[in-house]
Amino acid sequence: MKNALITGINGQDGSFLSELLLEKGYNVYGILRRKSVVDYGNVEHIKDKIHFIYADMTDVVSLINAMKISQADEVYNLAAQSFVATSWEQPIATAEIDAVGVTNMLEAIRTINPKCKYYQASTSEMFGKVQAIPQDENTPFYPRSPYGVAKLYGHWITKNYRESFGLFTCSGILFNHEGERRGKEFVTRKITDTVARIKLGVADCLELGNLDSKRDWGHSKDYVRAMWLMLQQDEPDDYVVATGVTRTVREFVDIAFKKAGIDIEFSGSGLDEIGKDKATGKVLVKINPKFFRPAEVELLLGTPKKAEEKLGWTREISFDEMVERMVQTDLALVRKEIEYAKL
Ligand code: NAP
Ligand code: G4F
Repeated sequence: MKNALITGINGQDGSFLSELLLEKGYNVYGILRRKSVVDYGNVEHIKDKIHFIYADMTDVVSLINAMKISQADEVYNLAAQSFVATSWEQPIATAEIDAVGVTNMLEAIRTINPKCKYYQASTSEMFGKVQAIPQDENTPFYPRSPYGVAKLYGHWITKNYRESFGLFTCSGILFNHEGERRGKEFVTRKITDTVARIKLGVADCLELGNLDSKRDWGHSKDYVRAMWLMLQQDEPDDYVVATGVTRTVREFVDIAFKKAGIDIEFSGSGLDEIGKDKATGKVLVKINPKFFRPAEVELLLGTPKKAEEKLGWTREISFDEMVERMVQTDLALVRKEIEYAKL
């Protein structure tokens, strides 16, 4: 039985990865940050099967302790300040967690068990102002946010510890992946949550920023399988994980409303663009400049060829199924919320 240590266990990916590793018979250890209210987040439903360790990516002593307690054979470093918009408001914290935090984790591994395999959650945000379309493992990086810059440090230090100390370290350059457990500040979940609220009569309008932005969206459950596959190879390497299809935020909005039985018609442009309910003429989508970013990543489109060929990774959840699952889950959650408010 192998031991796995997951940082960021209560986040979106941490929860799907925990389920996968438990299914495979691993002892799963997970790092939680101390909060004023105990909160298991996305692993609440499996909390009895996980060994929790209180630690923080910015505190190397706590990570050394986590390595001692878990006796980990595999570490999956998923912890991050992961919201791009927040990285302009908290650039230092983002760097401490997403950049230096990676070195802290690698040093803890080097100190306690240099044979331990390591997965680093790298990101397509590192491609930023893209230098080639589509992006693959050889595309030059050009990050566009403090988050992207911090993650690029994490990516290179992971490679560097492989080359300097012979550690088994892999980076997964994962494109956007979403799902029913996605934080509600990210655009996809913000859309499906608000669509559900509009459908059930508890919200009037969806306010968004850049509708032209394009993303390559997959489902988190598929992407965590790629993380595990990377650590099962004979040699460590870096892999792009993506779908190979890109869509605008506007297309996501259109499909999400359709899943709730509402047809949207867009008109106007720039800040004046609106989306109306075709049946009633009511404005359901508006632009709010506060959701624009100081520098935007306009287009992401990845090639998963290497992951498919070398890891044998395939995607099981289509884009359409992902949006359907997200909208149906949010409709059910909002219905519950409405019932609860009546008590
Ligand atoms: P998420 O839901 O935001 O989860 C992030 C996790 O990191 C949370 O459990 C959070 O704990 C934890 N964390 C934050 N700061 C920490 C600290 N100082 N010490 C310890 N834990 C800390 O993110 P996700 O979508 O699952 O993504 C997982 C990883 O993949 C992240 O590194 C993200 O940057 C990267 N990534 C994500 C995507 C994507 O599309 N989802 C794509 C590429 C790469 P709290 O609950 O205490 O805040
Ligand atoms: O959903 P987002 O906030 O995700 P973003 O910035 O692409 O970052 C996510 O994916 C990265 C992988 O490429 C991860 F590394 C990162 O941790 C995170 O998971 O925004 C997507 C797009 C952006 O272009 C944004 O400007 O949607 C646009 N957008 C338009 N209106 C909006 C909104 N984004 C948000 N969050 N909220 C809006 O109202």
